[in-house]
Amino acid sequence: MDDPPRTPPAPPAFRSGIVTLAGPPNAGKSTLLNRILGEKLSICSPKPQTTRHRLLGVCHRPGAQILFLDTPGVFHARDRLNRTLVETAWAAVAEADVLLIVLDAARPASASERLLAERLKTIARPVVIALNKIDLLPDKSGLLPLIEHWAAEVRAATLVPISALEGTQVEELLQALSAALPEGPPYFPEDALTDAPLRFLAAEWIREKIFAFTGEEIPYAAAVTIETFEEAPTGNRIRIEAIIHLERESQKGIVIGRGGAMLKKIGTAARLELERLTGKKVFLRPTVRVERNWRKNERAIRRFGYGAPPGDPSRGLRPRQTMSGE
Ligand SMILES: Nc1nc2c(ncn2[C@@H]2O[C@H](COP(=O)(O)OP(=O)(O)OP(=O)(O)O)[C@@H](O)[C@H]2O)c(=O)[nH]1
Ligand SMILES: [Mg+2]
Repeated sequence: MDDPPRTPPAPPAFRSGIVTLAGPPNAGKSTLLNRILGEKLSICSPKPQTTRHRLLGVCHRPGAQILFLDTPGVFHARDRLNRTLVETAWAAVAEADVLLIVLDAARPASASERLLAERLKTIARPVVIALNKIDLLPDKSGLLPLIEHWAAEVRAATLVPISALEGTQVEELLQALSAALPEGPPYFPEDALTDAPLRFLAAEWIREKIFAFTGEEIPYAAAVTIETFEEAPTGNRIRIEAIIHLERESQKGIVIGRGGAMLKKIGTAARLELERLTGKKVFLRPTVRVERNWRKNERAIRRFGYGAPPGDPSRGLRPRQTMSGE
């Protein structure tokens, strides 16, 4: 007897949405984003409080498009700039379809983690918790108390131990995130990496080199703005004039360095990365300016581009009605 005709099974639905990376400073959020994208996009450093913006990175997978938002670390901020940065992080958390909490499994940051746990109680979203830096754990049994703690703290959370630096279990993490996303279309074309303009990345990468090459309070007192960004009509050269804003004359001396050596080192390192990303010849001229105590000055903070953008927090990332509400 013939089998009755069968309708072929429907292909699995395409999934898409926003995954916000949130966590204490220095947990490895930006390192994880870069690892996932396979590109250096977000700036990283061993010093805490490196990221100051909400930065989109688009991850393309066979059945899903994940719009990752990197954010500044959350902690009990006291000064004006840091309060602004933590607000930026919470605004990106509110945009999420799925929250990806990144924690440093090797060095839990209890106060920031309590802050996060409290906030998670008020947010009805799927939560995935990445217990990062497992490469630093001599004995993986050290993870157990952490897993038990977070499983009790956030009931329905999926926990994935990872190493963002080495790539361990990052694929498993991506599978858990894709499965938690709602069904939806891709929002960006297949080759999209971010919606951030190149001039933004240029400013950020200069700031990263200041984090890498200077110490003490200097990276924290530095902001970078781009004054000129010109692409040659032939399209193969970019000329960038950047200003590094610092809080005091003494900091200016250090960033310029003896005979301009430090400024040259910062500029060259940032230029090489920009050339690698764009495949173009880049002329980068950084100069240094003092804007006294700008971190205490709300207007300067906004002028340097910090703080959640006013108005629609989705900044046109995708149509408002498709976002799960809060
Ligand atoms: N050993 C190890 N180090 C890591 C791992 N992930 C990140 N790091 C390091 O941790 C430091 C902080 O990484 P970031 O990615 O800048 O951390 P972040 O959470 O973005 O920090 P903020 O932007 O300051 O909030 C850097 O020195 C990274 O190299 C990991 O899996 N293992
Ligand atoms: Mg970061």
